[in-house]
Amino acid sequence: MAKYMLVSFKTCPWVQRSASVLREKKVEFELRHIESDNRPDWFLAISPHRKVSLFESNAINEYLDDTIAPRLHPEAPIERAINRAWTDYVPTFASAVTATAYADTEAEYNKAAEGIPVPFERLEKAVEKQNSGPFFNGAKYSLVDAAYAPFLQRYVFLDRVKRLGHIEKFPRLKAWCAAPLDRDSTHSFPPDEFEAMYRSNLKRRNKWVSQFIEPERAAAE
Ligand SMILES: N[C@@H](CCC(=O)N[C@@H](CS)C(=O)NCC(=O)O)C(=O)O
Repeated sequence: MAKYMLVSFKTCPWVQRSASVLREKKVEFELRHIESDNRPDWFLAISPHRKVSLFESNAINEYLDDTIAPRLHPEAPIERAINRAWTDYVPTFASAVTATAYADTEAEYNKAAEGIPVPFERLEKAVEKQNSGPFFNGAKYSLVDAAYAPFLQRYVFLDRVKRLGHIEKFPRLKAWCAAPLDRDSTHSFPPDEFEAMYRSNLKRRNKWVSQFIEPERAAAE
């Protein structure tokens, strides 16, 4: 039995970032999937094996980086602090990017879409200040890459459902987006299969944008 187990819904972006870190560290782990509307008792009991159970993907990633080599955080304390500050920005970034997926009306969708350039601009400037790519800190992959990759991926998915057309205006962000998405550690499923799963969920949620998902591209789960 693997020492580490991540419990997640199949398309959860938060657990995806911890799975990426475990793969970067080449640690064996079990990724156990549960259904959001049918949560097993052992999960509700939180710690069925009476082992340490951690929640919050950021806390999990910090713990993994503290305990398993190679270190993904930068060595210099100031760089580490800057990285943590940008990881703290992930929830703001994430909700701006995914708000279009939760909009009930066209007006709400448009408002959400108009909000996306704000965090994109912030990240564009941050990436410019940090490095010359391909990753957030430059040549070395870090926890910041792991933290943002699932949400950059969600943007790409949503842009393919209905064209948003924002990332092209932020060349450094666009280049950064490509790097972790090209990396095996980012993916818990084959990328095409995963995108079909995401689209299928989005279709099922029946939000305003769901109408733009053609039935033939929705995966059977
Ligand atoms: N801040 C949390 C966010 C986790 C989160 O929101 N996960 C979603 C699934 S992707 C969830 O559990 N939502 C609440 C629920 O469905 O009960 C983390 O980083 O782990």
